[in-house]
Amino acid sequence: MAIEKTYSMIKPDGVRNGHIGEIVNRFERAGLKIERMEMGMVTPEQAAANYQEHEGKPFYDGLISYITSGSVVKMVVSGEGAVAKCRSLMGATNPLEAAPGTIRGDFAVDVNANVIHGSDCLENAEIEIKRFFG
Ligand code: IDP
Ligand code: MG
Repeated sequence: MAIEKTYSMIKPDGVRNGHIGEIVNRFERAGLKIERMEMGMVTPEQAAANYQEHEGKPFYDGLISYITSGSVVKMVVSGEGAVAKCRSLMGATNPLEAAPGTIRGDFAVDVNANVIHGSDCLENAEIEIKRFFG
């Protein structure tokens, strides 16, 4: 596998509940490197672009207001197969299905607020890194 860069973001509930250190630690322990890291807000425009595929779904409005509700930690994460590795450390989208030992399995309470985002493929990783870091 090749060295990849992915975009990951600790969502507002992850920041509020104090999981930043633990999440960064898990990435680094797994051999991933934090290339860039910045705390800040997601703008409504960035939120709409990032969740375009979910527009029209019943949870869409709640998702946009949640992701813009507080500070997030934006990260560029690199390493061997970083896209898939980051997704496997995150765990399943729905915390009820996320395995213990994954970030969502251990810290997420519900599917609306599931602690962390990670790009789902290399193409989207590139788009999302540009979206959030310019
Ligand atoms: P992912 O974050 O694991 O890639 P996606 O299907 O891309 O999952 O969904 C993006 C985000 O939208 C999820 O992380 C979650 O916050 C929210 N979401 C997805 N499905 C639901 C749902 O059925 N109810 C509420 N929120 C959802
Ligand atoms: Mg997704």
